[in-house]
Amino acid sequence: PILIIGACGQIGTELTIELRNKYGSEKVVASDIREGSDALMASGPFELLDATNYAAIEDVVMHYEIDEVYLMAAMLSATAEKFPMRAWNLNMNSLFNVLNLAKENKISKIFWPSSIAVFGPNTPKENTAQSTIMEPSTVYGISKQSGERWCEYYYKKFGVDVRSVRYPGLISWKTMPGGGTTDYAVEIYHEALEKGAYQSFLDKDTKLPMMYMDDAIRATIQLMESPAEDLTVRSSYNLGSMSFTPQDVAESIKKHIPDFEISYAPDFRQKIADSWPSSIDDTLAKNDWGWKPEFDLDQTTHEMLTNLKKEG
Ligand code: VAH
Repeated sequence: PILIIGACGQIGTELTIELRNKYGSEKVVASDIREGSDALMASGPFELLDATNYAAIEDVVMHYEIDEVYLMAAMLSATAEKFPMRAWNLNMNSLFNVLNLAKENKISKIFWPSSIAVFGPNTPKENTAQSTIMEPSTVYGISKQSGERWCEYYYKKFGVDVRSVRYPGLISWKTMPGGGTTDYAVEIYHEALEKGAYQSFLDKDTKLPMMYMDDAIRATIQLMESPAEDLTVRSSYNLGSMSFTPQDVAESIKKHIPDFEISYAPDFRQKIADSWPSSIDDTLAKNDWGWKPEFDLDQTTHEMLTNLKKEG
């Protein structure tokens, strides 16, 4: 069976649904620090769980005979700047808990998300390489870079089968993101439908690597199902699909809502975004486990507006 820690978050929610569809609801235990949507709670086993509490995670693992853990709980970039020590505690101790459970052979496989936030202001910004200068300037990025180092260490030293991808900004309609710098790319669709206008907290030409959630979920499961011997990266794989600016999103929305208006009022998150790459080289993910994105910006816009309209 599979345990998802942080199952009520932006990625966790969709990962839970997809894994339950794939492996059967009873085989996928969802957990989070608080209860999730009615749909999520009704669709299979759920446990309230603090990701920083080793004994609590161990209890759930033993009770359900868990063999794989997806650790999706974390404090994201914008919020982490407001609460650095709480972010470090959650992001690192949750990872140590899961890595140590695997080291003790209580679980056999781990997925842990990293992020393009591991790159910093002096990283080459276009087609950023798998291995390059990494001097992250955000609390969140520092925690993800450290986490990658620990994942690789536990793999090499203890044979822990931990797998990871550096997610770009993710766009989904089923759940709102929580405290990220790329959240503008979700908010804009909601407000385009509700108000016909959006004030972006990132400037118009802020180009960032982004991905539609369906691609991100498919990549995650594809990596977890790949033969271990095919994997040459045990820190975290670069993962790319598209790159765009807030202005690009506005143009894409205008194809559906012609009089949509965007304005720009950069806030503290501009500095975070400016420290990140503009595009990612994910050659290794393509070569090692056949990664191939499917959604471009216009397809993402179509999915977002269509589904948000239905949701009403
Ligand atoms: C954030 N959505 O904005 C996350 C992600 C690359 C961005 O890590 O913090």
